[in-house]
Amino acid sequence: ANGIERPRDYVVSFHYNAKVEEHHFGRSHPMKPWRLQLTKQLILSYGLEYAMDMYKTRMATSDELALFHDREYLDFLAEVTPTNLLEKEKAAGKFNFGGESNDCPAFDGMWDYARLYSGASIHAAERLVNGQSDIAINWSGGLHHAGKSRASGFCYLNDIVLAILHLLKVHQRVLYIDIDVHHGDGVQDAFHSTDRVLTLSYHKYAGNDFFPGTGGVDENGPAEPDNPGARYSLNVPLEDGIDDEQYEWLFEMITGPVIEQYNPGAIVLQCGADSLGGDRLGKFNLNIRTHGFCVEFVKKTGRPLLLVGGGGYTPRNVARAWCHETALCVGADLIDELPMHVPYRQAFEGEANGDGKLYPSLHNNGVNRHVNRNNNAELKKLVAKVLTNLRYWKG
Ligand code: ZLM
Ligand code: CA
Ligand code: ZN
Repeated sequence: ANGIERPRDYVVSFHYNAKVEEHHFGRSHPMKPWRLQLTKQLILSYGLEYAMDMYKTRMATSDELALFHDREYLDFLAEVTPTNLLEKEKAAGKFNFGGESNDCPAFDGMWDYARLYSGASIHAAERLVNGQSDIAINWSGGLHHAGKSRASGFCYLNDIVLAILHLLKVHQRVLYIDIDVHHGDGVQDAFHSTDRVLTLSYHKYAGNDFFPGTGGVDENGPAEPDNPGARYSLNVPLEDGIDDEQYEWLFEMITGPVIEQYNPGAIVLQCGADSLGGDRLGKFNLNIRTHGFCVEFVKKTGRPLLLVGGGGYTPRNVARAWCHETALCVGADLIDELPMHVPYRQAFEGEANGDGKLYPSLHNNGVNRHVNRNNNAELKKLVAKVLTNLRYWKG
């Protein structure tokens, strides 16, 4: 900002179109695209845009989306509106719209919203493919539940699958890591029959008592004898209340050997911020620095890296985490006191909102703390169980 040149160790690019912020899922729906506005405001207030290449992205085209999604499903997404949804009852049911769950409402602008976040992930992946960026960031993406012809869990299009398909054009193996509190089922399912994509998700698991209900430790890809994808889905199911120390230990113990042995050409990290303490839907006790530890750990392996967002339902903390992680990518240390000129600064002020700090404790006085139901002996067994799969990989 002040004209002093500083060598950059990584070329970082930021892919975003502010139009995504303007969309609303509906009154009191937990998914709030305006959290992306809050995120961008923090990033700009700390001046991080001077350390990255900033791109305004375009919507994905139907042809780009059809590389993964069904044309019939895409046509439905393009046509459905809040008013015609009832007439399209049959299609809506088939594509998991409406119904009792209001997880994936047909809101005004939904098709634009979904094409915007997908376009940003595709563009970010293209930058990595062309070797123009070392790290590419799309905080509006990370919608890991969408299927080929199915909306699910606030996700309409699966930008992650689309981005990985681009990375596969130049990389023999792509590693997908998912630290959202929910299981990354859509990405896992899309690649369940290939060994060229390894999916690794950390999440709360309680069977049918926590969405989406999949992601048990023994779910490692269909075990048919001729399925090359068997053993290339890894799941780390966790109980409520996991703390910083346990999560960092677990992440390092599993992700370390996985990267070393799988040796991916590129990595996609889904940074869902609903694994933070104090999240409206999440059940973990993680602080922002621990969430960021995962980003730093993956960054240090030096592979082309795509960072995407995902869940995150306490907007001020989503913004904090993703701002912090943007700073980690460019190698900047940020001061804890938020800059005075942050627009919406009041969203971060007051004891309940983190006292104007970037790194407040997310479980002050135990108020937001979930009872920790993970014990270290069980976590040790879990690590061993997950890592068993690696012995079956052919070198
Ligand atoms: N009911 N409104 C994570 C996706 C989680 C399925 C149980 C909805 C909600 C939730 C929607 C305004 C990611 C389920 C829940 C009541 C069926 C989920 C609309 C509140 C509301 O107030 C709400 C009327 C809504 C939805 C809560 N839904 C909480 N949890 C999950 C989906 C997505 O973070 O992984 C990636 C972005 N759905 O538990 C029900 C079974 C719908
Ligand atoms: Ca996850
Ligand atoms: Zn989530």
